[in-house]
Amino acid sequence: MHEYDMGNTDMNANHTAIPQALISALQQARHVVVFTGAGVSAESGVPTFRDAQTGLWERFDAEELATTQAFLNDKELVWGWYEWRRMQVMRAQPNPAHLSIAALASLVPRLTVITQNVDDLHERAGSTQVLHLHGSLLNPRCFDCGQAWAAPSAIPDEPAGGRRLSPPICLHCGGAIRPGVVWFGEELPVRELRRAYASAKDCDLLFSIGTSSLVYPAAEIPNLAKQAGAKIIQINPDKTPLDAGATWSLRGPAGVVLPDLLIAAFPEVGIRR
Ligand code: BV8
Ligand code: ZN
Repeated sequence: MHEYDMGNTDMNANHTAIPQALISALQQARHVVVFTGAGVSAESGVPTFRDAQTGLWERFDAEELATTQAFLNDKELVWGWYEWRRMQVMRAQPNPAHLSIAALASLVPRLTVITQNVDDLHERAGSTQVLHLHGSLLNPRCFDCGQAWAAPSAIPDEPAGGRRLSPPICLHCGGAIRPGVVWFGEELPVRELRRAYASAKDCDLLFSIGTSSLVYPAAEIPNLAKQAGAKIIQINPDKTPLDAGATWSLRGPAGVVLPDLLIAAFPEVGIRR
């Protein structure tokens, strides 16, 4: 594994930190998979999943709140947390990482975007057919009958540091509305996971961007691609368990590294940082 420190955010930095072999692999790729985690939304101001919690939820671990049991134990606490997170996403804008991934779709023959994120920033940047392995904050549904519930399009009032909120009641059966995300212990959506596995096995280049590579079965995706012969590019300021398996690890924020990479690989396109 080659490791490149992309920490230099000097706007005039040249692009020599990216190895030519990586640039050629991207230029010659037939099918590219981009696999993202919460780090790709960090530069949009959306806290990553394992960032220290703030406000009301300071004393809770995200993994404790992202469970069916937590919701059954305290619906108001969990619904309040998700509404606070939904509000953060609605206030956020796609960053250069999301925009670069969207631009990549027109620069390579085939691109598949697979995300663990529950925000819609890839879609708002222009990516299409994004495979959401862990659901979405924007698709709440009834806990009992599964009926979709249309979240209000207005940005909810920002509960100062978050607060407890009673979940809405399903008009269909009277059950409680729950977030449309996949909680720990819940099965991932079968269609999305099957398509993600197939893309990983078919691609010749996979980017793993902004993920701690800790949550399964999603964290299997890069390994499947590698076993099928793909080259793996990891973009993350920190070390992860994928370091050993990645062909290249670019150490830097995705919002800086990705535009740099596209400028180096496709200079004729005139991408600006
Ligand atoms: C299941 C939605 C079984 C909710 C989430 C082996 C196989 C299968 C399961 C397991 C297994 N071992 C253990 C399990 C159980 C569990 C699991 O994986 N636990 C882990 C903690 C060990 N898995 C499950 O429970 C899954 N379900 O297996 O069900 C089953 C099967 C059949 C039938 C019934 C049941 C469900 C997992 C899904 C959980 N839901 N999210 C919500 O959002 O509230 S997962 C959660 O973690 C988020 O979705 C997040 O996306 C995901 C992964 O986190 P990351 O995205 O990586 O974010 P993180 O904060 O960790 O890291 C951010 C990274 O970005 C860091 O590395 C940082 O350095 C980097 N970064 C920061 N800034 C930048 C940056 N990178 C680039 N640029 C920057 N600027
Ligand atoms: Zn219902």
